[in-house]
Amino acid sequence: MSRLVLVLGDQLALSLSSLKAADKARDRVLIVEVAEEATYVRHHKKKIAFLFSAMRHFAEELRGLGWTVDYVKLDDPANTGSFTGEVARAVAAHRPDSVLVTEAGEWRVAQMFAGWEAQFGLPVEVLPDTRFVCPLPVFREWAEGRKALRMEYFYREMRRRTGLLMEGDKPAGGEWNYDAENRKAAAPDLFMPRPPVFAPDAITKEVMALVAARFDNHFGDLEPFQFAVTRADAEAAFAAFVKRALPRFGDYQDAMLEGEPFLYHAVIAQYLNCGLLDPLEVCRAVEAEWQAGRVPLNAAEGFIRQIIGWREYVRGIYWLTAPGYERRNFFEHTRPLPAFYWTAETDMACVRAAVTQTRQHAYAHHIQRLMVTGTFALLAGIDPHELHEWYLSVYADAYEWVELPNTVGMSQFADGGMLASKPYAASGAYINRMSNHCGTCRYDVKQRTGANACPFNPLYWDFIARHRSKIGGNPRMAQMVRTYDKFADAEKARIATSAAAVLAKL
Ligand code: FAD
Ligand code: DLZ
Ligand code: SF4
Repeated sequence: MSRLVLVLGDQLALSLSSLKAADKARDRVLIVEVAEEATYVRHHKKKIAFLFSAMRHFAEELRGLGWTVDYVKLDDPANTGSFTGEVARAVAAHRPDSVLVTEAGEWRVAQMFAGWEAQFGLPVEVLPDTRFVCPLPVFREWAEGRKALRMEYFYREMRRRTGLLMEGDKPAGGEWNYDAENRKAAAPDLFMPRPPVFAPDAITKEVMALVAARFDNHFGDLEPFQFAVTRADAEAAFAAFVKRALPRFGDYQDAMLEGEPFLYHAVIAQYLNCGLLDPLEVCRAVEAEWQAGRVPLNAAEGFIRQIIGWREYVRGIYWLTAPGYERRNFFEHTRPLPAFYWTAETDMACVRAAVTQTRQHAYAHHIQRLMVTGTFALLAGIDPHELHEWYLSVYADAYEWVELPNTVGMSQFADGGMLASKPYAASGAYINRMSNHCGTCRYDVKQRTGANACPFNPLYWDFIARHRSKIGGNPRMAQMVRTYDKFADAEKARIATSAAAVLAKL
């Protein structure tokens, strides 16, 4: 009995359930670079290069451990360009008794798997993805019958389930969540930590040449290429974060600084999401740092919450709502995505910084995604589906299971409040408080209307006015609706005129 074990590009872990269930003496691993995956949205060049290089290194790692690995490169003349085509080719060539695979991270790919038994006339065994802390049936059970699916309550379950930062059945330090301590604005600092740089080796250079030739018309800079592409280097990147940035991770989680794309963030989501790092292992390492007294509790808790809380929660929401969530549009927004999301050509300093670093590094940190590009799109009434495709293509860590709930649910409130308790609408004052962008901006963050007013300001109040019937009943928005209602008619008219002028220029 021999099996064909398909390992996808975001399954590069030795602990993968399909590899655990397989027998290296008899079974054959298949890893494929396929045009369909690189182009179903036009991924950032650096993201494709990162993933192809990590896949090639993983194939080498498996071979070194004694596995038989068929690796199909993108430019192999026989490459059919799709998962289905490549599995069909391998089935015809090797006549396995069955196909074995770990469940896909995207509904689209899960649908492909579902058609294969009939198509190939072979059993196709799909195993759960045990790299996640919360099995999907457990999430479904948690969600069943609840009116609101709030992350905070799910997170507490995950703390109990993993025992992370627990003292018996109580949270360490007495509180579950120290977010209130995590809202400091950062100041420019000569000693700002930077993620380590990994020079491209021969494999990465070959992949970069391939990506430059095949995906030249995709968004993003290919060079400089600085990501880790092996497990050992991803672990080194995480270790550097723990040593240099973790102690202040909590404090500056929401901060933004001109010229500082990474601040005190971990810059590891691209490694976690493709399997080079294990989520539970990184959380245990962070807990150990706190236990050893090297990092404060607010930093350790903040980090662990992002991973066993948010990351697991959005995955649960994705599978609970798929398919269809990607078309939710609570506010009925239809405006096309402005060109500056690709070109960075805008006078808004905060947006320019976020898009520029996205183009350079295939990275922006959470507050830039949520409160700059996300909030602007929400206020301007951008079509959430177009925005979703933008986020999915431009970040090295983007896969639909994690990107979609963050974009459609958290940032655009397009699900009407299933995920977030209120829309992340904010005026320029928020960005001014958390960053130093406004000081260098051509717009005036203090002005509500007029040609020099920060565009976030009239758009914010116009958003409140346009959607008052949809948001007025939300207790967390009612105060803003009341404030708007108290504006004089002349001010309301100025807001409408200024907002229209901003929108006309998009
Ligand atoms: P850090 O800030 O250092 O956080 C540590 C880790 O926590 C991250 O690596 C990540 O694994 C996890 N994490 C933090 N916040 C979230 C969250 N909201 N959801 C899930 N995991 C989280 N994250 C992705 O991994 N892929 C995406 O495609 C993605 N798209 C997003 C789109 C929008 C509109 C928004 C608002 C957020 C998105 N996020 C996404 C969440 C978050 O912005 C990134 O995980 C984070 O910026 C990655 O950088 P980091 O590794 O430096 O994270
Ligand atoms: C994102 C991506 C890209 C760009 N290319 C490939 C590829 O050529 N082969 C592959 O196996 N996976 C790739 N991926 C990741 C897949 O899109 C991802 O595994 C599925 O969407 C399931 O989450
Ligand atoms: Fe952004 Fe407005 Fe500040 Fe300019 S003034 S940086 S547009 S928030």
